[in-house]
Amino acid sequence: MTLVKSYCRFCAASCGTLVEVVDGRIGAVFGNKDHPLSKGFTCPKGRRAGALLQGPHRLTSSLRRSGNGEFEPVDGLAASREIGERLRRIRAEHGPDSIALFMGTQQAFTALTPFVVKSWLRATGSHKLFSTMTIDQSAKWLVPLRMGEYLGGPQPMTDADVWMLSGNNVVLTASGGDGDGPLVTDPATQIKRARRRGMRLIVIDPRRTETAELADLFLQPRPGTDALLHAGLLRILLTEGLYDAAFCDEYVDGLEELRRAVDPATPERVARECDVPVEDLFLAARMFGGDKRGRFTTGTGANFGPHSNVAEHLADTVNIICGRVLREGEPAWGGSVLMPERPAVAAVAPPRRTWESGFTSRVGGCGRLNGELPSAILPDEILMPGPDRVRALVVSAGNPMVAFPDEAKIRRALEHLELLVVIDPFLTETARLADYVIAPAMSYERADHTVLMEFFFPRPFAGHTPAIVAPPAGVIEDWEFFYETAVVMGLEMKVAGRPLDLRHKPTSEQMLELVASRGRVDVASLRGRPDGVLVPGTGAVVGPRGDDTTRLQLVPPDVLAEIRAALDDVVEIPAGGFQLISRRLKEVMNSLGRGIPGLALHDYNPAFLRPEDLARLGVRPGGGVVITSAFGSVRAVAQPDETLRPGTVALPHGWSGEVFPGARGEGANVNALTSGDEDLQTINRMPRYTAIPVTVVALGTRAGPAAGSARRSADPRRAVDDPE
Ligand SMILES: Nc1nc2c(c(=O)[nH]1)N[C@H]1C(S)=C(S)[C@@H](COP(=O)(O)OP(=O)(O)OC[C@H]3O[C@@H](n4cnc5c(=O)[nH]c(N)nc54)[C@H](O)[C@@H]3O)O[C@H]1N2
Ligand SMILES: Nc1nc2c(c(=O)[nH]1)N[C@H]1C(S)=C(S)[C@@H](COP(=O)(O)OP(=O)(O)OC[C@H]3O[C@@H](n4cnc5c(=O)[nH]c(N)nc54)[C@H](O)[C@@H]3O)O[C@H]1N2
Ligand code: SF4
Ligand SMILES: [Mo]
Repeated sequence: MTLVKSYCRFCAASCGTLVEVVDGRIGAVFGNKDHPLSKGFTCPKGRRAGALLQGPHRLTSSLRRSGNGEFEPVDGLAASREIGERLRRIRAEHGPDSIALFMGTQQAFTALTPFVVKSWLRATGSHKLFSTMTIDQSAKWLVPLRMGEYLGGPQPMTDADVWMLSGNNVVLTASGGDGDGPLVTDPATQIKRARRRGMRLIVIDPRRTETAELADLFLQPRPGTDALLHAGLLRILLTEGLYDAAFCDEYVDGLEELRRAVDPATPERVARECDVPVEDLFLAARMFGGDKRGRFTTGTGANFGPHSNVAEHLADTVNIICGRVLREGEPAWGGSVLMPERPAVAAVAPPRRTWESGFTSRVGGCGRLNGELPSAILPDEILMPGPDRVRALVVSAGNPMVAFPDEAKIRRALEHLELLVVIDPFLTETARLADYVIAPAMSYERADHTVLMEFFFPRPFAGHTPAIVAPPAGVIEDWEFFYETAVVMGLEMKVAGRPLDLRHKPTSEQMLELVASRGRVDVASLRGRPDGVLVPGTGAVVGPRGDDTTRLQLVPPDVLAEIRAALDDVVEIPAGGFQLISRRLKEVMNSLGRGIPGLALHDYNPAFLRPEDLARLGVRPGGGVVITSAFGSVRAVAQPDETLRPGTVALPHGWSGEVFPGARGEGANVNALTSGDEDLQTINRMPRYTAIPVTVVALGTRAGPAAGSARRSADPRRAVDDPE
C-alpha cells in the first residue's frame, strides 16, 4: 500500500487528499493537512471516491446500442470514431445547427474538458450550445449583461464586516453562489473564523439550514418572495441613507428610478407578504448597509423562484448602491494563476445585450447569453420541426433526464433524437436513452490541474496532480472523445487561442500545458509539488478609471417592467396547500454519488416535511406521500425535518425511481413537478425550481387538484399516480 497525495475533483473546493493506493486501486481517502487551502478538510463525498470510482455501477467500458436495441461493449476510441462519422454525415446533410451539445456539472471539474468541448462545438459551426448555467443561477449571467459590470472586482469576504447570504447553504454545498473563495473551501470553518474577527453573517432561507445555524441574523421568509424582500431591503437602505451616495454619483444611472420602483415594497408589506418580522427586516438592512465592507450574495434558492431575474438583479443592486466593490488603488484580487489575468480597473463595462443580435433560435426567438442558448428550450429545439432542428446531441458530464424541468418532455425529446451520445461513467437515466455511452476516466485516473477552479480559491493557488491509478482498460479521457471525433469530422479546433494539432495526438500532460499557456505559472513548475503552491500576489492594484464615463444601469426599461410585475405578484398559498422548495443533500452531488453503499443516507431522496405537517397529513416518518403540482405528480418517502418553514416540502433533485438499471428505489424525480414551458423567466428561460404550489397527501389517498392552478390537470399523462 502507498499513500499518494492528490486532490478531489467532485466540486469546486478541490480539497487536497491523501489517497491509499492498494494494488492499483483506491482505498481510503483522507484530507491532506499540508494542503495550504483545505488544510486536511474533506467531505463525505470526497472520502468515498474509492467506492465511487470502483463501485458496482461504474462503467468499465463504453457502450453502443446494437441492432436489437441492447447495449454492447465497445472500445472508447473506436466508438468515438464511429460517432465522428455519424456526426459528419448529419452535419453534411442537415447543417451544423443540427448538432447540439449540453455541458453538465461534472465537466467543470476536469481541467481539459471545458476548453476542448467549447472549441469542438465552435469548430462544427453549430450555435446549439447549452449548459447547466441556464438551469442553475442563470440570472448571474443576465444581471451584468443588462446592468453593465464594474471591472475592479467585488469586495472579498476576507476583510468583510458583514456578509448576507440568501438561498445558499454553503456549509453543505461548498458553493458560495458568487464564487467567494472562503465560502468554497471548508466554509463552516471560514465563516466561524470570520465571525470571530467580527464579521456579521445574515442568512435568508426558508429552511434553518446548517449555514443559518452560524448566522447572527436569520430571516425565514416565505419561499418565492425574494424579489419583494430584496426590494424591501433596498427601500430601507435608500430611505435611511445607508448607501454610498458618492459611489452612486460617480458610477450609477437610475438611482431615482430605482427609488420609485421599490417604493411599493414598504416594510409593512414586505414583512406581511414575505412573512418575516418587520424588525428583522430593518435589522438586516441596518446590519448590512452603511459604511462597511462585505457583500450580499445568493445561491440557487434565490435564483430558482418565480421572479428570479429580478431577485438577482436587486441583490446585486444592493451591493452596487452600497459600493461594495474594490476601488482604485486597492489591491486587486489577482487570483488568476494558470488563466490569463484580466486587469482590474475602476471602470464599468457597458451592458451587452447579446441575445438581441446574432443567432436566434426558432424556439421563441431566444438569443444567446455568453455564447449559450437557454437549456429550457433544448427539448423544443429537438422536437419542433424546422430546418435547423437538433438531430444529434452530445451530453458531456450531465444528466438532463433528472436535471431538466418537465421530466416527460425531456424524455420525449431525447427519445426523438437521431443520435444521442452521453459521456458518463455511469449508466444514468440519460445514458440509458443513448445510442452510445462513452465511459470516461474519472478523477484519480487522470492528470489534472486547477486552472478552472482558481477563480473559487480564497488565495492565489495552483495545483497539479498526475493520474494516481489506471483507468479500466479501454476507457478514454473526456477530451479524447472530442479530439477523435474532430479528426474524423475534419474540424479545425483552437484551444487557448492556439490551433490543436489533429495529426499528432498530444498527451494529456501536453494538453494541460496548452490550456494553461496564458497563465503566469508554468505547469511544469507544479509537477512534483503534490500540496500545490500558494502563488505570490502580483502586487497589482485596481487601476484608474481613465476617461471612461460608462455607468451601471440600475433599472433599464425591461428590468423596470419586470420589477413592477414582480411587486404586483402576491404569492398566494391556498389553505392546506404546500410550497415545494429546493434543497441539496450532503452526500450526493446532484445525481452523482447515488448508488454508493453507505454514502447517501438512503438509496432515495426523501421528501422533507415538518413533523406537525406530517402528523396533519397522517403520514408516519418513512411513509409514502404523493406530491402534486399543476404539472405533474410524484410519490416520495416522507422524512421529518424541523428546520423547514411550516407548509413547505423539500424534495432534492437528481433522483428518479430507477437510479441505475435494476436498482429500483423509492427515489422521486422532482422535475415531474416542474414545467419547461410555463413559469419561465424572460431571456434566459430559467425554469421555476422552487416555491412551487403543490398538494401533499398520504400515499393511498386521492389527491385534490394542485394548489395554485389546475392548468394541465386534464392531461391524462399527468393523472395522479394513485395506487388504489
Ligand atoms: N453536497 C452537495 N454539494 C453541492 C451540490 C449537491 O448536490 N450536493 N450541488 C452543487 C451545485 S450544482 C450547486 S449549483 C451548488 C448550489 O449550492 P446552494 O445554492 O447552496 O444549494 P442548496 O444547498 O440547495 O441551497 C439552496 C437553499 O435555498 C433555499 N431556498 C429554497 N427556496 C428558496 C426561496 O424561494 N428563496 C430563498 N431565499 N431560498 C430558498 C433552500 O432551503 C436551500 O437551503 O451546490 C453544489 N454543491
Ligand atoms: N428541480 C430541480 N432541478 C434542478 C436543480 C434543482 O435544485 N432542482 N438543480 C439544477 C442545477 S443547479 C444543476 S447544476 C443541474 C445539474 O445538472 P447536471 O449537471 O446535468 O446533473 P449532474 O447530476 O450533476 O450530472 C453530472 C454527470 O456527470 C457524470 N460524471 C461524473 N464524473 C464524470 C467525469 O469525470 N466525466 C464525465 N464525462 N462525466 C462524469 C455523473 O455520473 C453525472 O451523471 O440540475 C439543475 N436542475
Ligand atoms: S468539499 Fe468538494 S472537493 Fe472537498 S472533498 Fe468534498 S467533494 Fe471533494
Ligand atoms: Mo448547479
